[in-house]
Amino acid sequence: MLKRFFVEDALKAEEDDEIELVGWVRNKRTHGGLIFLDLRDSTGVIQVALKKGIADEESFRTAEEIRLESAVRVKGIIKHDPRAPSGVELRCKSLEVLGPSLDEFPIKKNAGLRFLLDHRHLHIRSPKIAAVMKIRAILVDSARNWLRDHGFIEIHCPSFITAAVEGGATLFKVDYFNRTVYLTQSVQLYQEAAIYGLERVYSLQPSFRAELSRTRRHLTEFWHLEVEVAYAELEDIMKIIEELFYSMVLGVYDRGRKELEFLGIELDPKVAEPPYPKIRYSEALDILLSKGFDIKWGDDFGADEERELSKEFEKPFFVTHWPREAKAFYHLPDPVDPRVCRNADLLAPGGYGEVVGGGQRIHDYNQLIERLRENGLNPEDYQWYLDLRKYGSIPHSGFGLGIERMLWWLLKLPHIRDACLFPRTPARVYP
Ligand code: NSS
Repeated sequence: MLKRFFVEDALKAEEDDEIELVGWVRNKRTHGGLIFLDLRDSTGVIQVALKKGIADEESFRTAEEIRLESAVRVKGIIKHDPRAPSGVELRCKSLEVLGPSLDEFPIKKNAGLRFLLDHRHLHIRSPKIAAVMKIRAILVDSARNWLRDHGFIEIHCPSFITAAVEGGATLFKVDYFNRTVYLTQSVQLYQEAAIYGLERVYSLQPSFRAELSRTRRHLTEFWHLEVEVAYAELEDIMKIIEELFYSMVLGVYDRGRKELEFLGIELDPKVAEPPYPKIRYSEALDILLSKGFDIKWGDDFGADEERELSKEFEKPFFVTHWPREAKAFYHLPDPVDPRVCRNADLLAPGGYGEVVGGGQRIHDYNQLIERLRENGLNPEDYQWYLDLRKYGSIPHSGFGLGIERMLWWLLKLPHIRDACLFPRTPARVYP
């Protein structure tokens, strides 16, 4: 690999070191015969100063005319100068344009939200968005590390499917050679098939939901970390959720310090240290009723309910034992109280809400048929899934974690789309 010197190296260089950088011109100021360029690369921003006499004549003229976001190569000398924004300045000797900006860069200070989203392909050059994406990568990497260290096998499942996982209302239809198929809402059903060969599996891939809800927490395409474990019961899977979740927060805390600091986020990993509070749906309902919500037993919680409920907690917390009518067909009804299922959602505290959904699955053939019918679904559409209950079926549990939801909470982002490079929402599929 080409050995390159990056801005972060330049910021640590010694006085009078002679260095060469490549990057993009983020900003330009002229000041009494001096030209200052802010040079950005993937690691940071450094001030480049051009002064006649130090920079050659042609370089100075180039700097005078240069448009923002042109790609350049700069050679110069490192000077520590408290007046420079990062305390270090590169005194330019020569400046060469590698890729000019053909027009004026369209993104200006104070650009509106809509304009920025329309120009997301250019806006993602901003160091702030880059920092969020680096933390996202660390978050995912930390999850993979934990899962690998605990014996989970990564699998890859299809996204074209023929029957709903999470309810028909949010399925995206696809024309598949003149036949209607759907984009999957979750790869859970395939994972349930995979555990019979692999026992502990996980997938990280997009899920799709035609959710028209215009909330700060819904995307139509999101990255879904899903886990499925043979022989695990509800309590086991909740332990796995806690440990995995904590390891992801710790990973960001340990390896994302520079980015967290840059974003002004004070992350205390103690907020995610297990064990997490566990309340039953019925208790959560009582809290909501006491807060004046118009909600009755059996209703699923919406964004408003989750927000208010989660304000009551300082740590992530589980809401368990949801009414069977509130959740999908595959959840195992509780043998002790069959009005509820052995499932659990993990909600992030402080007004954020659901980040993980999961629980124990039905593993009995007849019970699954019954629950499919109860949900108005046709067992014939689930033949292969029913087959899994015919041959050596065992108790098993799993869950799905929304990567963007977790990042939204962790970084206190204004909107879930800020966790995505190119967000997909009902109103936005471009760029
Ligand atoms: O619907 S879930 O609660 N559960 C499932 O899909 C299970 N089939 C997962 C499993 O057990 N393997 O979704 C799981 C998580 C949820 O907690 C959110 O964090 C995220 O997926 N999620 C979303 N994120 C962003 N936008 C939307 N629309 C969305 N829907 C779910």
